[in-house]
Amino acid sequence: METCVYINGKMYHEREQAKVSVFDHGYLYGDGVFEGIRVYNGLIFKCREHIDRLYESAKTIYLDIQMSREEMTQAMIDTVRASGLHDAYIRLIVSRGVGDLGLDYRHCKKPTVVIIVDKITLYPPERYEKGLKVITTATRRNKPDSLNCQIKSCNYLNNILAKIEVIRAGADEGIMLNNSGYVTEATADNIFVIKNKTLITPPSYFGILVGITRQAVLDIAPDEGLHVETAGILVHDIYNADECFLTGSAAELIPVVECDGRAVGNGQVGPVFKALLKRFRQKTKDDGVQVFTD
Ligand code: PXG
Repeated sequence: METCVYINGKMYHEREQAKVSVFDHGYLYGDGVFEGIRVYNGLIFKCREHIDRLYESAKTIYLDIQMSREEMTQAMIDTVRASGLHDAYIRLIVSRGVGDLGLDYRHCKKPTVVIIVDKITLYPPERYEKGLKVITTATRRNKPDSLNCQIKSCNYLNNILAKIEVIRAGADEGIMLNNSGYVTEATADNIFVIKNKTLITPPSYFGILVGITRQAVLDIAPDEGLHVETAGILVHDIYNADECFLTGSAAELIPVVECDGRAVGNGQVGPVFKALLKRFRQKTKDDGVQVFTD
């Protein structure tokens, strides 16, 4: 039971030894792409979806990973196996690689592939029971025509600036709006509202990362008798929703009970959220790529 880090084919079991060059453009410029993936009970959850998104992000930024999807999947399996962890978090990072100073990516001949297998706790456990208090942030989500939010890039300053606002305000999480004032997502999670048995989340073209957990929730919602819509949401819709929650690979599903000082619904974790969480948990048990063969 330990942390394990893969760097370009080598495995490291000590955090101190897992190092990359300061001349890596991932470090110098945030030039790279990543994924955050869960392992539940020895199964890599939504493995293909994460690998596909990684390669799509890489394609858009002209990053040739120089490994096939199958090789990358195998490297992930090997790293999880070497960690011995059956419930873990995988942070998969592909950066532009080591180059010279200056933005010219042509000096970076080989991307750096890092796979960290560790544990993650995004929010304190009691927040899952009692719900989050969120604020809307002054920092707007970057415009998709400047930096497409669908690229899961190593450049998270937009989200970090919002997160700093959240922490300084003493809130749990922040809701980021786009430049038209529509709700996009939280700082590293997608958002859903529920009103009259309809589940609503913003569409991709509003400027969001198209979350894999978001899709998992959209898939299970009809089984819960919910009508599903991807549509624009304003803060008014959060304030007046019956329920609201966030989704992400690290966060999983987490309820929101207050937004900008207004109670969402009755200010308690709602029944639809609880039912969806139960279904989601069930899915994580039997849906994934198997790591351990014995
Ligand atoms: N929006 C943003 C901006 C994110 O970064 C999500 C939504 C949810 O997407 P998924 O596919 O995870 O359902 C994310 C996910 C990390 C880390 O290591 C970040 C995320 C997920 C897991 C780990 O900081 N972001």
